[in-house]
Amino acid sequence: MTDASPSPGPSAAQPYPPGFVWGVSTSAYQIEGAAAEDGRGPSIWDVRCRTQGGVVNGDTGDVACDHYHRMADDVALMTGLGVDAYRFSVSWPRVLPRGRGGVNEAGLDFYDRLIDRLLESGIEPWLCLYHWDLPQALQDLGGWANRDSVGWFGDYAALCARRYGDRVKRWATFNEFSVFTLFGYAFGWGAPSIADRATHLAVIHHVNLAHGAGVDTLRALVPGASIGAVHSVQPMRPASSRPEDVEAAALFDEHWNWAFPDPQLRAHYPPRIARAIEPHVRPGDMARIARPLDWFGLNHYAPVYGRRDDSLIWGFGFGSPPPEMTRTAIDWPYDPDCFRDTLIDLTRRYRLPIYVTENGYGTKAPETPDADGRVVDADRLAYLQAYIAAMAEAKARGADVRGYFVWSLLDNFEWGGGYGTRFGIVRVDFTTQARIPKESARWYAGLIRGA
Ligand code: IFM
Repeated sequence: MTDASPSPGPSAAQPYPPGFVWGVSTSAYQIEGAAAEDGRGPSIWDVRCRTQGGVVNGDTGDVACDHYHRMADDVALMTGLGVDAYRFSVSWPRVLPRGRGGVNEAGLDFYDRLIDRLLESGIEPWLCLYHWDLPQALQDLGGWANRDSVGWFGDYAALCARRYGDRVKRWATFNEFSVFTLFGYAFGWGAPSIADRATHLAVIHHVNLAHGAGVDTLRALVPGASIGAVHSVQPMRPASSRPEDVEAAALFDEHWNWAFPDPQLRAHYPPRIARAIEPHVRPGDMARIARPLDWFGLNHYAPVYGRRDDSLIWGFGFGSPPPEMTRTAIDWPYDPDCFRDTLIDLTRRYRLPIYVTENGYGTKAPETPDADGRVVDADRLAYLQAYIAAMAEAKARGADVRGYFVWSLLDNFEWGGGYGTRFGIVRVDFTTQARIPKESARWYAGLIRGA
C-alpha cells in the first residue's frame, strides 16, 4: 500500500488492518555510544555534556547503550518483538566528522550494516536525518544560525540518499524541530545552550529551509522515496485563565506546535512568529520550505500547560497541569483523549497520512528485574494500552493514522535526564549492557502478532 492510497477503513473488530505499521524508535546520540571511535567527530551534545552541564549525574552519550557494537543483538530484539519497522537516526558527525567535506567510511559502513541487517530480518528501515546531534565543527561556524546550514544539510542529505537510497525508502528530514530549537536556542536547556531571541528566530527559519532542501534532495536522488518530517505536537493549554498566561500560552503554542509544520505544509508562519521572523525571510523562501510531503510524523506524549514566565527570553514557560490531572511517573500529564483529538485535528489540518513516530512512557524508577528476572512495568504497559486504544478511536473518527512507533526500543540517554529516566520497552543495565524485554515489550509483541 502506498501513502497515496486511501486508508483501509477500520472496523470495530479490527481497528488496525494489515498494512498498519508497528514499530519502535530510537536516535543515534541516545543509543550508539562509541563517541570517539572509528573516526566519529564531536557533536554539540558531546560538548554540552562535557562542558556546559545541565545533564543529570553528569551523564554523557559516550557509551550510551553501546548500540554501535551491539547492533546485531538489538536488531534481534526487534525481530523478537515482531515489529514491521524501525525508526533510527543517522549521526551526522559519524558520517561527516567535520559536518561537511571528508566523509568517514567507517561511519557510513555502520549504517550499511544496520540497514542490511534490518532488511534481512524483514524490518523496514525508517531513516531520520537529524535527531539533534549537529557536528560541533558546524556549530563553530554558527550552526543553524548561519544560513549556510541549509546547504550543509542538503549536502549531508545527498550523501545519505546516495549511500542508502537503494535500500531505504522511508525518510524523515528532522525529528521534533520545535523541541531542539526551543530548548537549544531559546531556553538554553539543550545543546548548544543558547538563549537569544534573534538567534532563535534565525535558527527557526534556516531549519525550515534546510528541511525543504532535504526534501528536494531526497526526492531527486531516491527513486520511490516516501518522505516526511517528524513534529512534536502537544496541544497547548493556558495554565490559568489569567490574561497574561493565556497570551503567553498562545505564543508558546505557535512556537511549540506550528512554527515548523505550518510553513512546511501551508507555506506560512503562524501570525505572531510571522511578524518577528520577517527580517530573515528572503523572496522565494516560503516556496523553498513548503515542498510536497508524503506523510506527517507525529511525536505525541501529553498536553503542555503554558504560562507567563519572564525569566525566559520569550516570556512564556511551562506551567503546572491542574492538580486533579493524572500524571505519569515523570510528571507528564496522562491524557489519552488528548492524543485521540490531536490525531483527528492534524488529519483535518494538514490532510496527510499520519505516522505516530514516537509515543511512550518515561519513569525515573530503576525498573530492576524481580526474582524471576522479569521487569514488570505495569504503568508503561497500561499507558501504551490506553494510548493505542485512543488511536483506534481516532481512526474510527476519521484520523488517517497509518502506523505507530513506540518510544523507545531501549532505555537510553534521555538528554538532560541522562540515564536516570527510562523510556524503553527493553531494559538496559548501563553497567553490564544486559537487555531485558519488559512486560510492556511482551504485550506489544502480542499486540503485533494479533494485529
Ligand atoms: O527522548 C526523547 C526523544 O529524543 C525526542 N522525543 C521525546 C523523547 C522523550 O523525552
